[in-house]
Amino acid sequence: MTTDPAGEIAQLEAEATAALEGAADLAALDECERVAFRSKKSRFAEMYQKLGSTAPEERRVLGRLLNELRGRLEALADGRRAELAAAARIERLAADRLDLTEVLPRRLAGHLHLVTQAREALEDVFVGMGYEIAEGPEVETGWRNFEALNIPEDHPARSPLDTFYVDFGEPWSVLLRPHTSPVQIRLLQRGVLPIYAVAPGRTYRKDTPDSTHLPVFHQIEGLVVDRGVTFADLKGTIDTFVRAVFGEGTRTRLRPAYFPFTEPSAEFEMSCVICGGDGCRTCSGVGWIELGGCGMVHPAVFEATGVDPEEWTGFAFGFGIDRIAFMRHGIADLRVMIENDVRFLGQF
Ligand code: 2U9
Repeated sequence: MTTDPAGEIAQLEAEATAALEGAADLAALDECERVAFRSKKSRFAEMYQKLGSTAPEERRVLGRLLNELRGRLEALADGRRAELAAAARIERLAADRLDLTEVLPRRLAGHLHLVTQAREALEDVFVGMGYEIAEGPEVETGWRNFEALNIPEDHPARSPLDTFYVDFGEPWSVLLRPHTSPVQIRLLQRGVLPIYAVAPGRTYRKDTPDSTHLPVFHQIEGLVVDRGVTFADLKGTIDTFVRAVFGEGTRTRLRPAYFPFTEPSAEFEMSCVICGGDGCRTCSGVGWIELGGCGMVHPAVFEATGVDPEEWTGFAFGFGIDRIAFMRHGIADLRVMIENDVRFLGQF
């Protein structure tokens, strides 16, 4: 040891600290550690060796000083290693980053199908009126589609000529739903009242495609069940959503009709969007366009689903989404909706 071993230890600390703090990367840090205290030829090893020739009392003191310094340098190196590893990770992530935001020419960018656009616009209107959006399976039981809706066994809609039956379970018991009404049956069966809901979705009927029919089409049906609901509420609701969808100037009217699941029942019409009611080709000269059906929920439907018709009343309505989509854009033939010709779809 020199004449000032404590001074030599302090100098080693100053140098090693500066070297460790200044290490620019992990390899440089390893090298600093090696030179300072890890290798057999390190300054530390050198000083330990020298300790052998000092007096026992001094050796004890210097040994303690050296061990404490070693502890401090190791802690410093560990801290610096963590810092450098974090910086290296950030650098690696930045280098690996992939830019997935390639800009496609407008012509190639996709968008929602115009039926989906119409469905979402209708959903927005009903959500704005406080309704929930309800969904259910497209493969359903005959019971939820017919019996629960008070549709008699000999009704033509139940014939396999009109409805797609699925070969599952009891014969004629499972089918592709011909309307979204089974979704509302599920809501009634759940028994959480009151209900303010619309059920939009895909429906199936054995219709040959023509300008006004598709075998796979889309409906939206509404159901309101509360205490003291009246036919006037139904009329007001129809008026409100038709004006929200087609414009404030649009008028609505009801005409008597018959459905097994509602009583009384009506068809609802709106003033022609093209001529405003004067009569034109679109409305066949009458000034009104038929939109869908509606009525007060039949007590038999409440009884089938376990809702007390003495306490609760309700109204329901239904109409086709595809027709709304095509009226919004003045399209004459529903079949273009399913041909998936991008020259047609790309226009909307
Ligand atoms: C429950 C109770 C009553 C839904 C209703 C209509 C009248 C109706 C058609 C219009 C054109 C469907 O797209 S379309 O073919 N719908 O006329 N739908 S009342 O009545 C219900 C539904 C569920 C539990």
